[in-house]
Amino acid sequence: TLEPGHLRGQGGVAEDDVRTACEPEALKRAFLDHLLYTQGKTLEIASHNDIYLAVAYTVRDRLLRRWSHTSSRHKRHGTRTVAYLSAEFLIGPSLGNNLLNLDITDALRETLARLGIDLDELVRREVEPGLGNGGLGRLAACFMDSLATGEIPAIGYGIYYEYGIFFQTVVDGWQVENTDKWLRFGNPWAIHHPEWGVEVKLGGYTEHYTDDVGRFRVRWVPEKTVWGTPFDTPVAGYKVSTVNTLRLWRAEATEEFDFSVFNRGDYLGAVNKKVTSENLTKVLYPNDESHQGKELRLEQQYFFVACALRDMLRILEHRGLPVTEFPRAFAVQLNDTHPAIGVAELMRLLIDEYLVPWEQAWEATRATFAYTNHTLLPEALERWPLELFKSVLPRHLEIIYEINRRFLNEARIRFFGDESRVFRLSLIDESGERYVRMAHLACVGSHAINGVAELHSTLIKEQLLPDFYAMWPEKFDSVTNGVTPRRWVVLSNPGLAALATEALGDEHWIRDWPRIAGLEKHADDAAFIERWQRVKHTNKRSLAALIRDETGVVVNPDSLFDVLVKRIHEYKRQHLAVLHIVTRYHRLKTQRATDMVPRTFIFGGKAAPGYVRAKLMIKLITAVADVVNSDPEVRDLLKVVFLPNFSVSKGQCIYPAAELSEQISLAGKEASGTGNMKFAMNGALTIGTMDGANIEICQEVGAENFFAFGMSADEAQRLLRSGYYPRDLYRDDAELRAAIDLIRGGFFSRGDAGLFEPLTNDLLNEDRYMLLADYASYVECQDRVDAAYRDARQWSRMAVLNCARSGRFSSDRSIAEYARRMWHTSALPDTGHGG
Ligand code: CBF
Repeated sequence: TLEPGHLRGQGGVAEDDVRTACEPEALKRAFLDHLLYTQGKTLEIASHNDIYLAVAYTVRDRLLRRWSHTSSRHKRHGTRTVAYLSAEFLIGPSLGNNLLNLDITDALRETLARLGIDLDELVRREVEPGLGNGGLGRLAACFMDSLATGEIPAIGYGIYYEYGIFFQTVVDGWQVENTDKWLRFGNPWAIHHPEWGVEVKLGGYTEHYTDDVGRFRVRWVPEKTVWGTPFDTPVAGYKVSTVNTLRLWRAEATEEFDFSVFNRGDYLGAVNKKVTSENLTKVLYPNDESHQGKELRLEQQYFFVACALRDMLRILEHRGLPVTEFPRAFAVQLNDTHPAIGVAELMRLLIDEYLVPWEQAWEATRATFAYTNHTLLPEALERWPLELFKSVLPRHLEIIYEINRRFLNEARIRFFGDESRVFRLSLIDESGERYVRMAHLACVGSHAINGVAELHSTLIKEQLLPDFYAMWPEKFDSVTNGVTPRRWVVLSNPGLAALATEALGDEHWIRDWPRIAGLEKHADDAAFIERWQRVKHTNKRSLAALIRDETGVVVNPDSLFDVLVKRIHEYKRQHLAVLHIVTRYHRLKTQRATDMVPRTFIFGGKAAPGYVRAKLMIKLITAVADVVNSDPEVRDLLKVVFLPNFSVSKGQCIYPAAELSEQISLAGKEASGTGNMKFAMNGALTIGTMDGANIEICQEVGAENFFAFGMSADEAQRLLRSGYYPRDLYRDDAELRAAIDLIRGGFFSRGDAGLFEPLTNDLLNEDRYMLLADYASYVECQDRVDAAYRDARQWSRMAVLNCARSGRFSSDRSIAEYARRMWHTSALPDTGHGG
């Protein structure tokens, strides 16, 4: 029988065990209980989603005991907690990850199989939370995994968006944005805690007054208030007892109705306020790396930061500690400038609400915050028009003025007589319309500032914030990004994981990724290489099936899988890859170059909906794909695919199947990249510029196992300074000319010569990202890739070495560096399990 209660009375599963035990019988009973008592279904009538939810609740139960145990342990020991503030957490699907970390995958798979349920199918079809655009949001998710695995007390604070990323489809070659209703069928992982709600003020004005005991005080009279309530998601570490928290805030109206309006009979007007309040956390702006000065965005940023800091104060109070202990209790990391308003908010709380003297409050604030910069692109740097800022956060502007006054006085003394430097350092940009510079606020209010790869950190010091570096060189640091091997190898690439475990003799590499170096000694072992190749081929076949299902294009799993997946952006230069493809096509057509290595070029990535050029780049990729894929002369030698809606789940299928990882940004523009690390871990070879973390990957894996091309950041800047004339390059390079002419002549756009003109004209006239300067080197490098791929054994050897030498790129290492150098916090390991 499949009746949920059938195990009761059999003596097999104690009441308490149904929530915690991990033996097959207990899991079965728990699952059936949830199916009936949570979902209200029996197995006979349960939908796929019912089954998924019942499984998810069964797994969540197993996290909860450990979770509450972790928080009481943190409370008892009072260890400094990391508060990771991020506007995005692109966590990806949870089920597989939680099963892995709890170590119950096999037990549950077996249990469900006996009920006729395929666990792997549930994992594959899980809807992933849309809570971020990409880069820094996915980094935050990897960091949460590593914090929990390293048993470092941590809370991730962010926003519980309803629409945190759009769903991309491709229609007639163009990107179309659709809503991604990820919450439509419920989110079993998050627990809502309205009882920890926080009131957040917005707008209005301030009043300055003297209180009863003669103290100078400021009162913020807001125009409106919204109510923030947290949704908590448990974040389990890999096979440890620690379960940390991801706490995401949703906005609600403080009062359901505006009764004054309601009483006048205006029902719609009365609910309007509620609707506007709730809009605050509905949507994440879809722009990656470009700042839009939108009022709602500022409100969102302040909202979640205000909620987070209030929450930390509540925890402090719960632990019985005075507010002055704040920096000893919390290390707050600002993931880019999006939460930088936290500096002014903590000051406001301390001085206005807790009446801490300014100097003491400032010392505490600086000891609390650390700031990570993720980009050098000027258009991504946040600055808010002063008037807008004042209308949303009047009290914070006053506080920022005061921080600035004191800071600039210090700077004047430090840089005696150098008023221009003081002008450049100011938190307020006064060169034209006045702005609040959020990066400056983050720098002044933090004790540590870091970039996310070595080159990026150097450029921050030399070019982005040189005046701050001159003032406080000791604050500047560098922590190269990392990614979690749990998601990006164990979950994504089970074939490789099994091979690694067998070759290394145990599973320690999963929590200690540098041990993967042990694979190196197998790189010359023919039997190992053969197995490695089989794993890769299986992964390629899975990706080929996904491509066929999603695009209808049939690709050959024996061709070289050459992959470029990331956000679409001019600086990332997807169009350079297209120029290369067109060059290959041109060679095929004109030189009958049939000895070419068969390749499948796979693209994926979203363009910001308002970024016209990026959307045109997608159209260019799909237009070239249409022509090339349908040309019988090309046969299997060239295939081009744009896989829509690149996401964490798609990434899990793509990285393990890739053989060549395209990392082709203009040197000096990509802060780090993290996809480059996922590829390398999964044994793809990189073709890349000396940009971001590519440089470190090249150093680690060895230049002989890396296809480097193009100008260095220095060379690019020098060329720009000495005068860059892309048209000369076009004139002098016949292959380049042919490729550009094919595109601009309308060959890929059914004769519509105007379609791609914005791109080709730009390349010929300005070429801000210097594609033409790197083109020849890129094409030559791609020819070297062909030559290397012809020797399958040697290629696989290089692939093994890429994986084996990727030890540095685990987020466990990044987190250990942050913990030691920025947060001054340590692990709080638990010895027992749960309660
Ligand atoms: O540091 C994480 C990533 O952040 C970005 O995506 C960003 O949002 N600024 C950068 O573009 C990446 O280089 C970086 O890896």
